[in-house]
Amino acid sequence: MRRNKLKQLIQEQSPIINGWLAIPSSYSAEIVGHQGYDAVTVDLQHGMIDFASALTMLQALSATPAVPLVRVQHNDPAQIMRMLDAGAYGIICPMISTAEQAARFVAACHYPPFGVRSFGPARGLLYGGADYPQHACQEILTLAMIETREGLANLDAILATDGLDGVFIGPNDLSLTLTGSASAESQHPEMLAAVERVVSRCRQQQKLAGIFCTSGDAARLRIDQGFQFVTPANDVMQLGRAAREAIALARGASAPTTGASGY
Ligand code: 3PY
Ligand code: MG
Repeated sequence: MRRNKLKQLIQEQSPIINGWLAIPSSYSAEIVGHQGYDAVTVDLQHGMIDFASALTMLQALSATPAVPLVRVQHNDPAQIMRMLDAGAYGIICPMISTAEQAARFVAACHYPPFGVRSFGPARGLLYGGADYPQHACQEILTLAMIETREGLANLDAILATDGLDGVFIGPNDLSLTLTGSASAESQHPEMLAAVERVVSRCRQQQKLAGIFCTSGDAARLRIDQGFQFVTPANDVMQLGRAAREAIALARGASAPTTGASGY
């Protein structure tokens, strides 16, 4: 089976830079996949992407060096299994708040006896290779999103989930629940403490710590802070920002600013 490069990067403690696709286009997936990201995530939760588009985006990513990941809409075993069959090499699951939810998520990602994934590997075989069914359990990456107050409270139990590779902070949702306003780079003391806590608990339990960021600079700061898996904004943010900058420069104006949520 094709190895999941992310597992090796995790072992080596090398940073993983992850692209993020919200635009339903195999062409933009292909472009993004060729830019040097270690992984690229197809976002079914907040991206404007249905199954048919996700399939073509995963096919496009297969032709690039980036490892194809999917953020599912919620902790739904049917959707998780279908996206793995479509060739995702890892799943990011939003809104994991309890150890039970984390266990259900991980079980959906793996074949029995470890999990409950139904057999029908489809594109998994084409992308991964003929021996995909025998090795998928070792290669598929599982990241639970910590983005609720309850998830933060249950962090240790979630991290202790057998087979869970790590957690990924959704900073907009987490700051919304903790401080009342969504901000991906919130400086609110409660949010700063929460982020620190995730980094230190992941280090203690030897799990991957990931976070969504609004820019390359912000992602660099997160790596310095101890995160190993960072997303330096999504395609929509990058496209909008590049357009605003080009327009401002053409008008001879100064660089425009970006909102707190990164858009
Ligand atoms: C969040 O910030 O809540 C996210 O889910 C990032 O996509
Ligand atoms: Mg979120």
